[in-house]
Amino acid sequence: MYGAVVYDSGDGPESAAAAPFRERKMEILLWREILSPYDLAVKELTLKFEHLRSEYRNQGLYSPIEQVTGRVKTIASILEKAQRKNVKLEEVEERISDIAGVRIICQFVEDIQTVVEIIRQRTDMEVVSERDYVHHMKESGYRSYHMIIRYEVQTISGSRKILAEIQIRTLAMNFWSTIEHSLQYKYRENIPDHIREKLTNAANAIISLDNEMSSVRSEIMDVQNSSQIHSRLVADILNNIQNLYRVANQREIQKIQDEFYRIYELDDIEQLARFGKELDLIAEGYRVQSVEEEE
Ligand code: 0O2
Repeated sequence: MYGAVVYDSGDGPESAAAAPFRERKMEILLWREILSPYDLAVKELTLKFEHLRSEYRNQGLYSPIEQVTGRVKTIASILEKAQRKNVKLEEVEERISDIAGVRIICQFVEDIQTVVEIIRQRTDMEVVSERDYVHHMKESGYRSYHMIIRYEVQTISGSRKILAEIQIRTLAMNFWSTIEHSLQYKYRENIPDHIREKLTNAANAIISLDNEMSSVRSEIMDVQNSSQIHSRLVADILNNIQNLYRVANQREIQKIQDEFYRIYELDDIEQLARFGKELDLIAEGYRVQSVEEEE
């Protein structure tokens, strides 16, 4: 039976009419229990992919992952899909593979393949199936790469392997599908022809846009890489200056600071890197000195 999502409103003595509400509350509690490992999987997977992005950036490398989002399908949406696909409630967990969903957004089409390879290589995610709607666009105009994985989570009742869906798409593809999804929601599958036509045109424009962006990918990647390296260098230098404030004398700090402003204004990454190394040596000297003083 497909139950509605209703919350119990009070604790008073139960009337006959209140009984169905009690059953529904039980149902909701049961759903919460069923969905709990999916919630954990979404949190873990999101964190893992975000961490990959930070690792790339911290090493001054271009990240094929731009954004990561995740969600657990709502109870209403699970029930609607189960009904639409004729899935019995007891089969929901095995046959509805996107209860846990993670979306990875990339800047360029080429990055999608890189992310797919990363996922295929991972030992904590077992790929069950893949669908390439990037090269095989759906009739609607939808494009994205889907991977269904089996993922293990640890719960208080032990370990559980559950299914999760990873959607990988570009920023432009995501823009299109977000708009189309909300129109689907508004028109309930019956999007008027004139809007459908505009969506088809927009889907074609997205293909051209992604292609155009791919043709300048290496230039954009170079710019992004050097701006990341630049901001890391500046952060390290400022951090060192801040630490030196505690140990070095005022005149020396002032000199270092003036030199930093001078080099910063030159906008020359190599000089900045050289200055950063010199500062590391000065900071190291003070560290050695302070250890010797402690001894
Ligand atoms: P929601 O609300 O996003 O969760 P199948 O395996 O073919 O029997 P399924 O599971 O629908 O059925 O597979 P499919 O076609 O790969 O779609 C899975 C998800 O991809 C959908 O989940 C959508 O998120 C997204 N998707 C697929 N087709 C379209 C489309 O034409 N437009 C948009 N905007 N998104 C699409 P849900 O559960 O349908 O929706």
